[in-house]
Amino acid sequence: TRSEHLFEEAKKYIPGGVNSPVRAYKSVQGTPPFISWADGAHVYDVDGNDYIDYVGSWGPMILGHRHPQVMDALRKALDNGTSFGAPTEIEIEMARLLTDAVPSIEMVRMVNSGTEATMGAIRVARGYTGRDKIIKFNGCYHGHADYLLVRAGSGATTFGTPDSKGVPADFARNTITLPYNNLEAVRETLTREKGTIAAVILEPVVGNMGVVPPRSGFLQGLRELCTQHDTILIFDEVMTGFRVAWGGAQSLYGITPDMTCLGKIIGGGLPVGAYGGRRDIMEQIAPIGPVYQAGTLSGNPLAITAGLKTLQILGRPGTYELLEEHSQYLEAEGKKIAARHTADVSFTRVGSMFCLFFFNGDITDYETAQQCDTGKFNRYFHAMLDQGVYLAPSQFEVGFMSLAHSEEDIDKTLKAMDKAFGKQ
Ligand code: KE4
Repeated sequence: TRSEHLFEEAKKYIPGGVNSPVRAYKSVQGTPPFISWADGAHVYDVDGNDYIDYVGSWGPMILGHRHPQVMDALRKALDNGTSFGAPTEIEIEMARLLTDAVPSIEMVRMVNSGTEATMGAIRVARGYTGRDKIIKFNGCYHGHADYLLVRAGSGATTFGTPDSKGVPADFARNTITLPYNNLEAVRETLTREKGTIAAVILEPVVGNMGVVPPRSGFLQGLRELCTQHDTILIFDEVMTGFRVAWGGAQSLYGITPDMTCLGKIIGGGLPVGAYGGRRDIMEQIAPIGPVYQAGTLSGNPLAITAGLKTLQILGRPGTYELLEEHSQYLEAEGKKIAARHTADVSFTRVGSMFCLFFFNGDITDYETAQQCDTGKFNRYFHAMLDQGVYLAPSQFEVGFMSLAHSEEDIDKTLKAMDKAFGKQ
């Protein structure tokens, strides 16, 4: 196939043939389709295959691909130029929309990726508190900053150990990694490390070990503990922001973090990230404060145009109801189909992000997620791909419904599931 040929060609010049590792299909094996174009809920590869897309560029394409009004807005913006490296009016419009949609964000800084958003938020939290250590959770992914590529230290040591070559042990020393949904572990750590923890950062609904929702009381407990210890609570809503609700997971669960990281959807498919929060914290950032952070293309007019138009369309009445209706239908019918074939799967869904775990039981953290049968997932994945359903190539990623998925798309997906399970 042309994809196979292109993959071999790409590997000559690009590590693994891809510009982001998960795209290489390493865990599911096989050749990733090279995508040539997309429209609505569909992507089309260079061999002319048509797929129903549940990856949505890993979250951003909640309207579906090539939304006419987003494309028109981009064409108009293009006529003015591509980048000025100077303030523009549209950045105020975006900042107004974000601070209005997410009340805990009183001020916001635009950046170019989710990684930059979490880097900025953590540096400001450290600058504001004068503390160095941070707490993160096993299985949560916050981008590829050195000190976030850290797994739990072995045994009782609180210090993290690097999760990637090239991360100096010293950089991992200030990162403490705890089990997700384990409030007691957080309480103990904050008490033992009293006065040294700058921030707790988490995905309020995890999307990077499959979908793992917070256990009831977990988020509220974190809020109380962080307040008690003057530790900054950072919600990494790069994936959940404008995904699980207009106001993100924090609006769904009624929790007010001190800072929030955003990305994906707010760029409408172009490179955008953002971090924001309490005014007294955000006023620590250059040029008005002592914490430095910068970016040549931050607030780029084309990227902000795509993001702003996407959010304006997404903010119209009825959008989240439609996403919920279609996601609920896929889940309910999918469960019935799966039950006809096997008991060894469980569905998890929050809003329009969902996943199918090849494990029959409660997945509450990284340890339990590791019980999934990835061999079964891989066979299911390829059986779906062969039938024109494009899923994330990992048991530990999620599926996204878009406003463009039709009932026909969902029914085709369900039929493909029935056959895919039949092949297990
Ligand atoms: P980026 O730097 O990739 O824009 O964002 C990093 C990031 C931060 N926080 C959360 C909760 C995220 O999910 C991500 C990125 N997500 C992955 C997929 N789960 C992006 C896909 C990829 O790495 O290619």
